Amino acid sequence: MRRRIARALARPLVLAAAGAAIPPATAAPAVADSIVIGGFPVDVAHSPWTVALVSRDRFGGTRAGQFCGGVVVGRTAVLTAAHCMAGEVVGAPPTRDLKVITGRTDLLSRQGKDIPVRAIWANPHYDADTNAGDFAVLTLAEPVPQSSVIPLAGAGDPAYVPGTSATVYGWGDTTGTAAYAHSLHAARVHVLPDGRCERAYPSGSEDGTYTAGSMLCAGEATGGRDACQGDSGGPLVARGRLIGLVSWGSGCGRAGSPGVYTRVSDVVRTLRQVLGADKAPHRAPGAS
Ligand code: 4AZ
Repeated sequence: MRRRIARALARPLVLAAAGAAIPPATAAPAVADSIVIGGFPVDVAHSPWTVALVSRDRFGGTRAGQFCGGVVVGRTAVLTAAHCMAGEVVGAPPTRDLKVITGRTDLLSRQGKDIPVRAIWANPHYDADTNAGDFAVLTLAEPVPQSSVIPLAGAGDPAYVPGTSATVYGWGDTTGTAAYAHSLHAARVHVLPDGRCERAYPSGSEDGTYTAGSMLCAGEATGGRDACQGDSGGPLVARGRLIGLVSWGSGCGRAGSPGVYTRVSDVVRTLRQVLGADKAPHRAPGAS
């Protein structure tokens, strides 16, 4: 996990990709180490709840400072991964320059809006060794339209049934060779049985431990389609509802190493508490 943060996010993404370009001998070819394999470009107008987390101060201006994804779950609420809010990533205290970009398909364009983040709540129970509890809530300084808010899947939602087709969205790595997307991409994956990820990521695995109650496993038996570095915190959607947040995995798109997502149904109760208690001890960007 610590290795993953260092590789994916603690450095500017261009450097991170250079590290990801050397696959182990058993892995799929470098070109398969990406979301774009089996993925496709999409217009954010069709997934207006997909947002980019950016900090030009920390990640440079080339791709508007994009370093993670996020999802609009309320008019001023964005869900993302807790590991995206780690001190190594956003700074401690977090940079004042942290923003959410909505409505911008191409990060190089001026489409959409940059919205400052007013407060950050990162799950205090997030476990950086197992990756359990990988979610955080950002409060936006101004509201987005209700039409940008995606409904959340609750426990028992049929969208969680293994075999369900799901779509993951992000601006992350597209080739494993420093070719980060500047335009939004999506990939179709399938919800996998928990047993598949329990076998792939047993207790003590280097990249994390799969825990069915709080995580969700998705991918393809042959690999190829997956989320990758830079996609973290972004949405996994099935049947029109948010079922997961991009969280972790061993590499990207490798057969036998599915993508692991934060299980949204396990987050709903905490999210309501955080949103209901706006006076809760949020970290304000730049506050010491
Ligand atoms: C990452 O480092 C990361 N293939 C995100 C998703 C996956 C692996 C790594 C899943 O942010």
